[in-house]
This record gives sequence, C-alpha cells and structure tokens, in this order.
Amino acid sequence: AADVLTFGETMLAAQLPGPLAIGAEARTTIAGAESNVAIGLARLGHRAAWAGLVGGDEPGRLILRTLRGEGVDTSPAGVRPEAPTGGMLRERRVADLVRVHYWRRHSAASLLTPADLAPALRTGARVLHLTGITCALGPGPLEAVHEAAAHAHAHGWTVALDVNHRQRLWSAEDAGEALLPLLEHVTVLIASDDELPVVTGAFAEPPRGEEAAVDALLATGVREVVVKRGGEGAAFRDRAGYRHTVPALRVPVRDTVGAGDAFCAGYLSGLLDGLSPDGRLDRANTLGAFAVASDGDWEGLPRRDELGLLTAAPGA
Ligand code: KDG
Repeated sequence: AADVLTFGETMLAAQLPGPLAIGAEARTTIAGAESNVAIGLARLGHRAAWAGLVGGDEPGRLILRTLRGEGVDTSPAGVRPEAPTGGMLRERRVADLVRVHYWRRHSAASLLTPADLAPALRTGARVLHLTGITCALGPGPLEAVHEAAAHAHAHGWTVALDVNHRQRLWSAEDAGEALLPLLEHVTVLIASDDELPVVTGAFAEPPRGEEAAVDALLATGVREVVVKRGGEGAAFRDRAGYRHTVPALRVPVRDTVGAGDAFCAGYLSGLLDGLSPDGRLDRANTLGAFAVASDGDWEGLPRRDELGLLTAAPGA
C-alpha cells in the first residue's frame, strides 16, 4: 500500500521566459498539482502513488517517464489512446507576471471515472490527497473524487483536500457547490486565505472573514484547517481548539508556481512522520520555500538530506 494516493490531471507544460507572440523558446516539462505533491513526497522518501489518465501520445509518455523517474508509483495510472494529454503554456510576460494558457478540454484526464480508481482504492493508502482542480475537470472526475473520499473516510485513511481554486476552469459558485458535500469526508483542509470564501460559498450561512470560515469548516467534520497566507506564512487550527501560526521563510523569489503544492507535500510528509502540528507547518513552510526559491513547479524540491539547505531564519 502507498503512504499517499493522489490523482488528477498532469499536463505537458511549456515554460516560456518571454511572450509567446514573439516566439520565445520553451522548456518542456510536466505540470499538475497532484503530481507535484506526489513528487515532493517521493523525494522525501514516502511512497506516493499517482492515479491519473494520460493520452497515448508523447506528452503522456513524458509524464509517466518523469513520474517514474522521480520514484512515484504510476501503476494505478492509465492510458487513454483515444484522447490527448492536456497541455499548458506558461509565459513570463514581464517581471514576475506569468500568464497561463490551458489546452485541457476533452483531455484523457477528463475521462476519469470512479472505475479507474477502484484498484488503487482497494490497494489502500494512509492518506488520500485530493484537489479542487480534479473536481473541475468534469462530471466523471468529480464523481471519482467523491467516491474516493467516501471510501478513504470509511476505511480510516486521512483525507487531505487542497482547495486549489482555478478560476479558469470554473466559477467560485460551482466550486463551492461541488466541494460542500465532500467536506464530511475531509480530515485536513488546506486553502489559501482567498480560497476560504470559495469553499464556504455554498454553506447555508456563508461565514465572513477567516476566523468565521475556519469555525464553519471545523463544524462540518473537517478535523484540521491549514490556511496559507502567501508571504505572510500559514495558520493551523484543529477541532480540539489548538492553533498555531508560522511566518513564511524569507527566500529570494524565483518562481511561486507550485509553492502551494510543495507546501501541501511538506504538510503531508510531516503527518506521515508523526510530527506535531507545529512540525507539520514547519515542514510545509520549508517545502514551500524550496518551490519559491527555485525554477519550475517541482524541479527544485528537496530530498530528505537537503531539508536544512534553506537555513534563512523566519523573518530574517
Ligand atoms: O499548482 C501548480 C499548478 O497550477 C500547475 O502545476 C498546473 O495543475 C495545474 C493547474 O491546473 O493549474
């Protein structure tokens, strides 16, 4: 069995250092929030399994090869030759303004159904990692997320949901409605502060402000809520009333894309290692800092013996 099972859409990604319209040269890599988390965990020595679908094409081969090379278990992944692998292009327009373009409609990943996940669910895991992105891919993936969450909850796994709202894929209203029935199965909810209104948007009485939103989430069955405040750090609260905050590590900003996924991988790593909430937040913060201080979503993430590399003191 895996330590962590995750699934979702991983795409061929082209990174352009300048505007596409002038023909900037691209670096090709892979991108996907869930596979970023799986890679982050695998680098730290955890057993991470990824159960997504790719097309029977070169991007699909790049994705599976990269994930295998990073030590992620891709045995629950599938190939759908009839559909293309999704793609994304990230162009650095000016300074740190990055524009994202997607080609993911009717992609192989959007064909995912609960049946595709059944074998991986039977194999079992300690943690199920879910994101709101997968919920936005279509009715099949949304159903797969719900069934996986219900199964994992019933079998006593930890269910971690990272809201990851993508306004390019769906509205905040649609996201709120889709996520609401999931919450009863969720153990750990991770959201950025601006995603709290999204995830509580369909509540009978939508709460106002971070404190009230976290109260409302903890009343649904969620056991702990982690709120990411970007450069301001992160905050933890659980149902027992424990709270803790950490400032962000001060590191030179190279590329913030993927920082949330790295943070999530660090948090789950701490959970698997049995760390306290404070220890989990520290590990999450450390991984987030690695993602921010290096280029690419996942390329710069640390191995276990590199965790101390970024020694910048908080607030220094
Ligand atoms: O979190 C980083 C992701 O945004 C990126 O890897 C691509 O999964 C992705 C998405 O849907 O935006």
